[in-house]
Amino acid sequence: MNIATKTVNVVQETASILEKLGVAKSLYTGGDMASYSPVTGEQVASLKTDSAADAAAKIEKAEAAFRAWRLVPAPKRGELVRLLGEELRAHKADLGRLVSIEAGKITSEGLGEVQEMIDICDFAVGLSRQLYGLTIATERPGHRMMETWHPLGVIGVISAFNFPVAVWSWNTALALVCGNAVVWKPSEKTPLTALASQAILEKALARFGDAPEGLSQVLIGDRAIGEVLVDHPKVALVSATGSTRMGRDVGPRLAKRFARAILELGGNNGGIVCPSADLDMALRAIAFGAMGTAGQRCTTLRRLFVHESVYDALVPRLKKAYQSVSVGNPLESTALVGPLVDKPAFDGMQKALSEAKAHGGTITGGERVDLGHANSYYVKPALVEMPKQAGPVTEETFAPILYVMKYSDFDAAVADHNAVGAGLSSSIFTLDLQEAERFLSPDGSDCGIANVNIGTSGAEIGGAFGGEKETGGGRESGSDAWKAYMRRATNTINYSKALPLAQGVSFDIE
Ligand code: UN1
Repeated sequence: MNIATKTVNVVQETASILEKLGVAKSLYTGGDMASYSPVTGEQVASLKTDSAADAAAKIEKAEAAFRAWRLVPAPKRGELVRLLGEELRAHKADLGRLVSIEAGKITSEGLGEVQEMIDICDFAVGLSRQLYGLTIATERPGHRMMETWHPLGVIGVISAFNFPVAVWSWNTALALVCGNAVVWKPSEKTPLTALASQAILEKALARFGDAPEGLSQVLIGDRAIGEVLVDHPKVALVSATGSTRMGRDVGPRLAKRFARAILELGGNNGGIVCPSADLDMALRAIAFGAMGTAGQRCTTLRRLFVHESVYDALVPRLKKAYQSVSVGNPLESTALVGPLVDKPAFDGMQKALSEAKAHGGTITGGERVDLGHANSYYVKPALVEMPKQAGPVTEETFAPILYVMKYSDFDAAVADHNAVGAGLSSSIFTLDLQEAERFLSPDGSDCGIANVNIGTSGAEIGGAFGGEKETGGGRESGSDAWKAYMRRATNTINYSKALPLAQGVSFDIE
């Protein structure tokens, strides 16, 4: 079922949300960078961009703010993030709607993204009283050894279009309680939600009162502005989300100046459906994981290995779900699948499908859905039955394509699962304890996220988020990811009257 209606004026609604959230009109009208809504393909704003000199000035200002902010007690810094959580609650509907307009997400996913921001704020507020260091037993009498965690500096955030605001909040909520300043370069495809998030943070800052000016700033522009952030000596850590190709550029640049990196790069996430799987549950998890967000999550399910004994019970049902899923305008319908972000995304999808066909794939879906807008790209999600893992299956294509393969041997399925460059998220569907535990064991899934009877996408903020291999190795969000945003000092204190040296070394001078 394709759902087409046309009543919402996207251009007007964008302007009215931005105005309501307090974004200055001069930032998004009459500028030199056009921004579009994938929902209708219309231009919705013209943003004023930052020059390289503007970007450097903002970084300098952020560094000055950091010097003051690092001296504010962490629980007090947490109060700012608590207020940010309150403001996000108050503006959830508007920001969620803007996410739908700018990234094309369906309503529940747009709102869900803002909920993720609220959740990380709550997490960070608690964290602001728990930035613990260890006390460590020393080998020397009359000594004490401990660890202290200090604020790090300016944190650069580079985010992608698909989670245009949540990823910023994972970084910013943590960075702020850890005593840092933040400079954010959002995707050129989603600058408006960045301006809106910044305006919401400014409301929290105004209520907080005496935070230093320039604590959080946004850079609007293209790749060249991102490069200023990556190369600037006053940026201590860059947390970058995007393609593996982007990471291959950013990673070495940061390494060259010994800056820290959190890289959240591509995913080519796989799932294994075992003979004992609850197929009803697996069906729903696979459908959301593979078709949700129109296949445009880093955690989207892209490869599925189905045991031969359940293949015929599952795959025809899956195909039916693919044929009947509703594709439509997320602003005006209850469709489950919204648009692709732009034409290159559509072209990339069609290219992958034709390569899959050349490798023996049988395709269900994948065709363009016409909703009457020449410049918007809606597609039917595609399920491709493949004879084996080959060709485009080993690469991430940022579109709703699920490659389905049959397996007979568990070990071979796990080996195939791991035989791709990316290592972000993974799932197994089984009621067999041995299979589940083996998937989670050292020779099981090689990903940063490994799930049992849950799909690959939709992770909660409480866990550390990130992946291995070509996904970049970074961790954001929950657990102890905060440690990447602070510097650790090991302190040894001598309260004795002697000076015993470690390792029994003697060095007696006259
Ligand atoms: C991303 O796609 O960049 O686990 C992040 C998920 C979301 C985050 C995805 N919580 O799907």
